Amino acid sequence: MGGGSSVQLVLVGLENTGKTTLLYHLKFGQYMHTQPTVGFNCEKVELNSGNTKGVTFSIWDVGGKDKMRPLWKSYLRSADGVIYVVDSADAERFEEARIELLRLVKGQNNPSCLPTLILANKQDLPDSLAPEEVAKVMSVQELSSTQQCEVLPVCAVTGEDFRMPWTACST
Ligand SMILES: Nc1nc2c(ncn2[C@@H]2O[C@H](COP(=O)(O)OP(=O)(O)OP(=O)(O)O)[C@@H](O)[C@H]2O)c(=O)[nH]1
Ligand SMILES: [Mg+2]
Repeated sequence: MGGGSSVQLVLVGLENTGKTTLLYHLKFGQYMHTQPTVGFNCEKVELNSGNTKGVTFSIWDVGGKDKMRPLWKSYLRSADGVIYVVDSADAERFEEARIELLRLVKGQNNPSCLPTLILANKQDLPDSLAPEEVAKVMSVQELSSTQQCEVLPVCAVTGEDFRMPWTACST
């Protein structure tokens, strides 16, 4: 990745998984209170570290409520990659999260098989699954046959591990 380049990322996942918290932490460098997203948020973020120096990330954060999910696909058209956020402590919704992920990235509107980064968020919570376990419950092995797919741990509230995703996205 060179200086001055621009990358478009779509940030999706079930509601309440921490997408907007993550976006705001990236943009403003601190925790900010959020409301459930109706529609989408978009921020341009520059991270001047490692191989992302000089790269502008346009991040489209789309609401995760069930009525919003059919719209996720329309954001893929101009995207360079997908970031799919999972609440690592919400075991009851892993199956729902897995189905929505497969529907999105294996669907007809994703012919280019965009690189997909799964963020195992809320790692600060005591019941959270480790990223390797999140990879299993999200059937990452199945996805990996058709596209670049990786799972990384994050905590959107503290900002821990934030640098890692951008390294993964930029390969
Ligand atoms: N403990 C903990 N809470 C988090 C973390 N990330 C987000 N949250 C909380 O989770 C709740 C939902 O966060 P949002 O960022 O609004 O979730 P969202 O995915 O944007 O939700 P929608 O806009 O409805 O799709 C908020 O109360 C956040 O403070 C995290 O890493 N750890
Ligand atoms: Mg939101």
